[in-house]
Amino acid sequence: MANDKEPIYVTKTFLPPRHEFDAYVDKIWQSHQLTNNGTLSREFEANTAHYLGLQKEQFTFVTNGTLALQLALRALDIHEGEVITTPFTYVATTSAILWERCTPVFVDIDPKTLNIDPQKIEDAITPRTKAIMPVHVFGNPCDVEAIQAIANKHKLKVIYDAAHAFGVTYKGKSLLENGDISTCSFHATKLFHTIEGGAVITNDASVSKKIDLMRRFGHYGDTHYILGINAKASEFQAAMGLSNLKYIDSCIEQRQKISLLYDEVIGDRFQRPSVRGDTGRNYAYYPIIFETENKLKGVLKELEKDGIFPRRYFYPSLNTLPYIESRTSCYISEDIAKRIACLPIYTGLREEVVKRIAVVLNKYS
Ligand code: T4K
Repeated sequence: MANDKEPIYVTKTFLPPRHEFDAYVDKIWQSHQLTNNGTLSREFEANTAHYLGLQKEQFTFVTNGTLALQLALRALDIHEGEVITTPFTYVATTSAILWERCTPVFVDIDPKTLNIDPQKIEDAITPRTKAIMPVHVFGNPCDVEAIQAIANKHKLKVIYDAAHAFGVTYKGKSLLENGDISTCSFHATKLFHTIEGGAVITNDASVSKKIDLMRRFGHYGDTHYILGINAKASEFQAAMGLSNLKYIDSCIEQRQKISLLYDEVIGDRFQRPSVRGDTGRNYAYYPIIFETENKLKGVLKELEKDGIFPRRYFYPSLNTLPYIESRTSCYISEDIAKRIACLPIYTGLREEVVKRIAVVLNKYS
């Protein structure tokens, strides 16, 4: 790698103009309130819910996307039994289920969308099944209608891990309105971030109240109601979120441009996940599927020499994790996880870099 070149990673965190963040930090200096649901956190919740087309009460800001998943399970009283989920996602989806002492039951993915295949869900349901936890992987909506129909038939809860789906709309509404609960991640590597952070979204006012209590140790003042934990976000996280929210539309626009440029320079030489119709996309990731794992490794090696580092999102398929007790095969996920990578996509990525990447890729198509 040439020393004068800045490395290009799969993403580069967007940072707002420094003075805009500083203006919020000044408010923290004035109030001395650093955490515990301060003014900035409440403003962040109201503004972000509004941006997403949700009611303020539907949206609860928490420390990170992992705790959001754990709180979701807890709030729906799922503390044992089986949770049907996808093996093709970041490890946090599975680890949250295991951490809450439930058993993840992996159902294979649809090879076209890379999301859990609803047609295979019913076969995995047993008397111990409590919930379905699908992921809108790479921000691509799951088959929410089919999943809800199965959940209704078998009286199961649905928790969507929507860590990648901030700003995505489906049929003109926020995708986050689906299921009993949806959770988001606002980690620094995400399209929209609060440094670390996450959110729990629900249409059920009683669940929303429970999440609010749970994230603050289960008490208001001196009155203790339920078992809780510390999942509160800080005022600094809220300050970053408030600053970034003003730029989210332009971030999505810029990513869309990069995505279209990749489409143009790579053409249809690589398989790409197909996106459901009626989706307002957020362009959070640009995944491509190689013909073989060897071709993928060849490309990664060659790009690395040029200081470019795509990521093997998501590898390995989570049903193969060493700490999973019951081994189930998910052939499609295991196969795709070996052959997929996400290309760099972020605000400020130069056109020239996209073209350099395409030159290497096209040698391996
Ligand atoms: N569910 C799903 C489906 C998820 O994808 C995630 C998280 C979660 C749940 C859990 O949400 P959180 O609890 O994290 O809120 C990253 C993130 O750490 C993780 O949040 C994310 N998914 C996952 C997909 O990606 P790594 O191991 O790839 O991160 P890292 O540090 O290698 O970063 C990747 C690149 O990003 C770096 O090469 C450079 C760039 N970067 C990274 C950081 C940390 C920046 O530009 N600035 C930064 O501050 O996991």
